[in-house]
Amino acid sequence: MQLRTFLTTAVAAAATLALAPSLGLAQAKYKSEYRMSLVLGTAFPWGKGGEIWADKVRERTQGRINIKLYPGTSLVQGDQTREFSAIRQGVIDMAVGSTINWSPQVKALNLFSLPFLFPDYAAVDAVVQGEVGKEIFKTIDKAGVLPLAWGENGYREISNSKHAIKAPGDLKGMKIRVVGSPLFLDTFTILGANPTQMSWADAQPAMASSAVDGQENPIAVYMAAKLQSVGQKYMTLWGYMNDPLIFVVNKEVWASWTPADQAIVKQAALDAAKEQIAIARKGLVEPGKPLVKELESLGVSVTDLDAAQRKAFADATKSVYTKWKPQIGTNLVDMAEKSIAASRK
Ligand code: X2X
Repeated sequence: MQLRTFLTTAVAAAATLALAPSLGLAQAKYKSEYRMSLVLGTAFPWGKGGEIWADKVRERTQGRINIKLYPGTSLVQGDQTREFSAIRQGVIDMAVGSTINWSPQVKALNLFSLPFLFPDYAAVDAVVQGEVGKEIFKTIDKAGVLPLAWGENGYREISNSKHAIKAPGDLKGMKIRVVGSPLFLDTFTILGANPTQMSWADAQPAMASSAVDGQENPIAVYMAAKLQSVGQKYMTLWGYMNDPLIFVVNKEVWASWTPADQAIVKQAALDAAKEQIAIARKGLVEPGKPLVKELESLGVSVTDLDAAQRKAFADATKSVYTKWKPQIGTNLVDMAEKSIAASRK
């Protein structure tokens, strides 16, 4: 090819590219609908976060990016522990997911399930919004999924149908439904309970039929799922772990968007996550914890552990913490411990 012909062709190609947006060519790669996976739907703070994100993206991209919600982890037939792989593979385009459900694929995410690591919300914020949160995002990125923002399912409290739990001995022999990671089996086994792993979809019928005696989830989840109606009469506020959520996008989908749209999706995730965290904490951060009052008004017997009672549970589960620390990454856990200590000064 002669230099001049080459240049003419190159200039023409560049011009076409520059014109592409107005011709609608750039949009050719966009799907008519993007699929967002969620475990819990819009009746829950979790699903609300997904909805807020989707709405902001649709609005700010003038409908170029149109997201449909798939609650109940329906894109992986309700199997929460397969969600992360499905995002990586593109079966799912984006998600707001729990660190617990993704921890089988990303070991570092077990950090949040270490019993009694997070004494309060300030500790949670110091970890996820600080250096540790950044480190974990790098790990998720390396594992093949693009993380954009931290949200929150909440502090997981324990409920059951038998009797009030005030001391580790009260859990003895209780059948407790647990989630995703083997760490949970260790925690509940050491407390003398009989943990059994199942999806959220299977958990509710299991409670209704008394196949299990108890479960652990944030109060907002308990209330929206109406667990009092499946016999969960006793609730203990032990705050043994905080379950963060992560707003993510499949990498190929991300690469198919223009830089301007990528920036919109990211900012929308950050804005939605902030709103989502406020929704998840509503009624728990105000004086008198109105959400706990609401729970009691449903006839639920609530036990709020004092510091000494809580310490008894922390002491009883210390060996699980020690066993899992190196599996999660000693450096990462050290970093988290330091951030938490600094947040308490
Ligand atoms: O299954 C659960 O307990 C839930 C809904 O909280 C999660 O997906 C982690």
